[in-house]
Formats: sequence, structure tokens, C-alpha cells
Amino acid sequence: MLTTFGFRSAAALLLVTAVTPSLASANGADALYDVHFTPTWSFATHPTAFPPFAHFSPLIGATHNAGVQFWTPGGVSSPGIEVMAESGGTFQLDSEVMQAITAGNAGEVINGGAIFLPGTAMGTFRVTDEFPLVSLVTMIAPSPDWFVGVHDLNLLSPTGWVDNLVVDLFAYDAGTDSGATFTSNDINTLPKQHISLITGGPFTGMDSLGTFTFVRRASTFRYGSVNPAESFVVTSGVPQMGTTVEFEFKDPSGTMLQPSKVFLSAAITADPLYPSGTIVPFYGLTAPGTPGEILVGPTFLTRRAGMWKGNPVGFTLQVPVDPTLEGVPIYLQGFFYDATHRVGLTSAIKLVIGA
Ligand SMILES: [Ca+2]
Repeated sequence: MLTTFGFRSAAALLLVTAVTPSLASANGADALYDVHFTPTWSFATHPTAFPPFAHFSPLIGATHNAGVQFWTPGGVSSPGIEVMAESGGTFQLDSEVMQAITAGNAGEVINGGAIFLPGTAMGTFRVTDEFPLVSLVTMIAPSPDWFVGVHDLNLLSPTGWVDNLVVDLFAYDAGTDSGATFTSNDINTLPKQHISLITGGPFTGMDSLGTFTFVRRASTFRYGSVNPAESFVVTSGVPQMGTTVEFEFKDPSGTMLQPSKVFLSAAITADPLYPSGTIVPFYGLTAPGTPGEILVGPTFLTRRAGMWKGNPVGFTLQVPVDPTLEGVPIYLQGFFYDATHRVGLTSAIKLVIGA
């Protein structure tokens, strides 16, 4: 429930100011996540498979797209996965992620702390609609080449960013060292075997060694199915308290009379048909007389964002530092209004405000 105070704060945060259109690539969906690593592996859970000095190496991973895969069961370990699984070193895998970033297939490196058990570790990362997948690993240590992790985990669903996701972690063999016990001497495996779930020896393949919990903090998500997608976009930022998010409106088909007034409406609910909306006749932005789509619920605020004269109409949203806003969703939609009284509705953006 949004309290009255929260509602007023939500209204107060929409300090709309015209800005120079940004040159950043237009983008509709970004999210900031925390990942919490909570091992359960212990002498209590594994009385015969919990060596002295048991720990996990520093978390290492990436946000990426389907153009790259850092590891998968049945695949062959890259040099970076081999080094991580055998020694816990992150340098090699880090450079594989950097290469993928250069190739346009990864967004950023994810790093998190190492764990001496019992303990927990955490990392923070940003995903975008370009790079919505997460791969993240850590070595089971000491061990020959065993690790836990996730691969190609998609945090973007058709209705927006996943709020909260708990993933059980099972032991994998990287196929790069033939040692059979936690403290075996190094026995390099040539050729490399496939990466496989460990179902014999110390682990059964069904015994979770812990969890990764992915928690979305702040996010933006563009939605709607009828109005032009490019008519309302986020050009930079995620709505973290104390930061700014920049948006742009435009009439991509160029059919509104110029100049047109551009308005922004804000609501605390989406249209009931989210992530689509309610079709209304004549309010289409694509062409005069076409239907448009209302994408937000009752609005608590409508404000003029600027004048459309053929150049993008930008505005900046200042997100105040106000703990009552944490987790609050705000649904934004714009509309154009011209001298012929024609209304053209834009696509919409869901914001979730985070710390
Ligand atoms: Ca090896």
C-alpha cells in the first residue's frame, strides 16, 4: 500500500525540467540488482563432504546477451572457467568478459566477495534490455575443479524485470582437473571433459550448496503494444534515490501538427491490461484518426513536458532521497496535443524506485 505520505512524495518527485536532448542511445529497460550469495554447505549438511578451510572464491560473472555463453553444462570450460574452478582466480574470466564487452555481447563484469564459511557475499550489477542475462560463478574450495553458479539467467520477462529470484546452487565439475577429492593434487585433464553436474563422490547432484538471491532495486521498463515504442524512452539512468533519470518524447511518424504540446501523466497503477492497455479511438500517435492505447491507471499528476517542434522533447526526473519511496512503482505515459485538438498517446514506462 502506498501511504498518503508516500503518495505526496511520489507526486513531489516529478520535478520535470526541459533538457537538451541526449545523444545516448534510446533504451527502454534498465535495472539495478543486488545478488546475495547464501551458502548452506556445512559440516551439518555434508558430514562426509566438508573439508577443513571450506570456502568459496570471489564471485565473478557478467551481464550479457545470447551472443556469448561463459559456461553451460555439457560445454567445455573456457580458460577463465578453468582458472576460476581450479584456483578461484578471477583475472582470466574477467578478461573474457571484457572481450565480450568489446564484441558488444556483454554489459559489465559482476564482482562479489569471497566467503569463508559460514558467511555470505554480495554483488551489485546493472542489466539492460540489450544485456538481460546473468552468468555468475564461484569455486567450491578447496577442490580440484568444482564450482557453483548460474548461466544465461534471464532477468527480463515480458511484463518487466523480475522482482526477486532465488536460485539453488549445485556442484559442477569443470572437466579440467582429474582430482577425485577436495584436496587431491592437481591432475590436469587433457583433453578437457565436458562440464557436468557432480552426481557421484562428495555430492549427489541434488544437494544444494546454497542460493543466489537476485533482488531488483531500481528499474525502468517500457511497455505498451499499440503506440509507437520510440515515442517515449529512457535515455539514461535508473530511478535510484538521489539520482536523475532522463527521458525523451518524440512523434516518430511526424504526423502531429507542429508545434504540439507534450504532456506527461503519472499514475501509481498500470492499466488493468498491463503490459498492454485499453484501446481508445482517435488517440493514435501513428496517424490522425487511428486508435491509441491508454497504458496507465488514474493519474495523480499531469504536467507539460515541453513543445514538440520536430526535435525530441527531453525531461529530467529528480528522484529524492525518501525511504518511503523504496519499491514504489510509478507508471508514466505521455501525450501530444496539437492545434487541431488531436491527441496522440505515447508508449509508457514503469519505474520502480530503489535505494
Ligand atoms: Ca586443468
